Amino acid sequence: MDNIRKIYGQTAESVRSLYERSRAFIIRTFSNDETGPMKTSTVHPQGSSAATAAQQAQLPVPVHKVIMVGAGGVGKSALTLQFMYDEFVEDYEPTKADSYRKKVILDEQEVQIDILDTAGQEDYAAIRDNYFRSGEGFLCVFSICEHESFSAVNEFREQILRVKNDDNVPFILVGNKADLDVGQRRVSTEEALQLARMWNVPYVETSAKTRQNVKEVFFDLMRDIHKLKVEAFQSEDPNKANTQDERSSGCLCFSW
Ligand SMILES: Nc1nc2c(ncn2[C@@H]2O[C@H](COP(=O)(O)OP(=O)(O)O)[C@@H](O)[C@H]2O)c(=O)[nH]1
Ligand SMILES: [Mg+2]
Repeated sequence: MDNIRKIYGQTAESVRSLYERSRAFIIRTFSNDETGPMKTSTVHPQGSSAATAAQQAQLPVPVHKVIMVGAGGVGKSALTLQFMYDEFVEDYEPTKADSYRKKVILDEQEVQIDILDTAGQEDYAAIRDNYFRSGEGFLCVFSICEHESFSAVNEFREQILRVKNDDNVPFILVGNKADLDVGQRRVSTEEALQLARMWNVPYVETSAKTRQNVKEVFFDLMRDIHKLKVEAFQSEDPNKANTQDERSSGCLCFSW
């Protein structure tokens, strides 16, 4: 009986300690270091369980930083604005880079997405490298109607890999303007898929106009970013992931 009590005590202690370390990790890693929101909107349903739990615990909401890259005119701003505000903006100022912030529910957890919509300033290497360094995931956009914009993605990919120094950086190749498929397509799905396979990244066709796959690309990318953070958390200290249960659930650190 004494032995059982002892084992129970040790298990409870290790769960408590794991919880404390997880909580400290969340605060360290996901606390928002940006100065003030550019634009903010919250879309989680009021009173949803994830939001309420996070608010009660008063923990910072995890932030996922996404960068839109691609040639001018491919629809980076249109995709961003469609995701942010559910509207198709046809004439967004082409030289304007802007950042956006929004709270969303990702797999039952409240998270914040920060989106940097780049606009050519990346021609200046120092600015571009700073942008890319700060990004945790990239939507690399071309227009299926313009082959030149497809060729341009190679250089964006190279620059990102050089700055991030990591082949596994969350990255989705996005063929936008899919609504113009009939008649105006200049890049075949197969050609884009081939490149995506070579890079080992997903390829998704979108339309900022009809909303096709717009939410999906942002959420898929956030999922990849989240997964990478969980893996980084677990590899930080092997004891954190020393049972199959912890590894497979991957959720201990986020169970507030
Ligand atoms: N038909 C169609 N037009 C789009 C789509 N996305 C963007 N556009 C148009 O393409 C032009 C350039 O879009 P914009 O978002 O400013 O491109 P950016 O320079 O990459 O930010 C604008 O006239 C948009 O209305 C789309 O999915 N379908
Ligand atoms: Mg733009």
